[in-house]
Amino acid sequence: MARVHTPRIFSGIQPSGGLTLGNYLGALRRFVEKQGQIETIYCLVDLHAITVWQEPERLRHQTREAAAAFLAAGIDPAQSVLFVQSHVPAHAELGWMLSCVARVGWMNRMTQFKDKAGKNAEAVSLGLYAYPALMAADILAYRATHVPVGEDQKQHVELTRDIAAKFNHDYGTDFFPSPEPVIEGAATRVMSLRDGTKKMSKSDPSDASRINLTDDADAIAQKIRKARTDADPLPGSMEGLKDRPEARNLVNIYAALSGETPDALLARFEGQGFGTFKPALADLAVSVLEPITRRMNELMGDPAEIDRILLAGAEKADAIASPIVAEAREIMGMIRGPR
Ligand code: ATP
Ligand code: LTN
Repeated sequence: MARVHTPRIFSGIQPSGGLTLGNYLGALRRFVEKQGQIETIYCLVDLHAITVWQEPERLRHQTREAAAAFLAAGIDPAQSVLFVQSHVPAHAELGWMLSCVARVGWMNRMTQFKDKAGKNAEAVSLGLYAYPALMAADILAYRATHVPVGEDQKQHVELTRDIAAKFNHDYGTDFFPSPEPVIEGAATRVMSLRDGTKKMSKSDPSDASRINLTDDADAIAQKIRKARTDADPLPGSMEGLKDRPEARNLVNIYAALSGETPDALLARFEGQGFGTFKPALADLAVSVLEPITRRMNELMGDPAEIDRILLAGAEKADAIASPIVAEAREIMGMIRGPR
């Protein structure tokens, strides 16, 4: 009989910049919702962040700031394991082992790599190319069964399933689960405020393209006021926004922030222009984000406390991952070592 894996959530966010409204709606807020329902493990994936150049002092700052964002958004270290990837050696170790299971052809199909490498694919780091094998290791080092992510990460979680299946098949085992991507809500893909066809991203060179969790009320209002839109009034349902990606994005953001469905929201705003809609959206965004930003600032006033929380999280994570990776080594035929 096939092994039944205990339900467990794992997810990660890269500290490659300040977190955005996209990270909040697509990931962080949903991480908080899962807490208490199921075992939850959340990771700041600094080993992923260094696949592109990170200035060392900034990376340290961004990692603590991302931790502050998790805590401010409601992640409770007593209920969730919150830690930094590089503090737990199992990730890099299993990452290597799984890069020997994954196939080059599988990596070649990854659209995030193609987007990030652009025309310069020969000059990017080897790590950027191998990144999905490390992500598979993040998930499988905990034998996690569910992975809440935004839409853009679906392909990587599916690749993790392929890697787990090949490992299980090659070694005649059912050791690894087949983790499922969990993609839910109105904002699984928040778009750039400057270009409705591009994902809002913390590493976009244009700061006006995103709302940062560190933005104050004025900055949020100004970015929303300047967000690209069109001159038409809002229709009565989402059907009418099919060819208006920028308008659709703002409506989805509003709905995700207010908890309404996009159609219910449009029923209220039908016939109105962005002159009315944008200020309402800005007020709503500020009311949701301001308490989080305030708490983040307080937490950032005591970085030693953040470090203490992260180190305690790393111990808990290590206690779970280390025996799992030791067993994977044994399955692969390595002689039992000191750990
Ligand atoms: P980078 O720009 O450095 O690639 P990013 O902003 O895309 O970073 P990640 O750290 O790669 O953020 O993603 C963390 C989580 O946030 C993932 O689950 C991802 O799917 C989700 N996410 C990122 N951007 C968005 C977005 N615009 N809309 C919805 N979810 C998002
Ligand atoms: N690749 C993800 C970040 C990430 C992740 C993970 C998400 C790294 N490891 C494990 C879920 C589970 C990204 O770029 N958003």
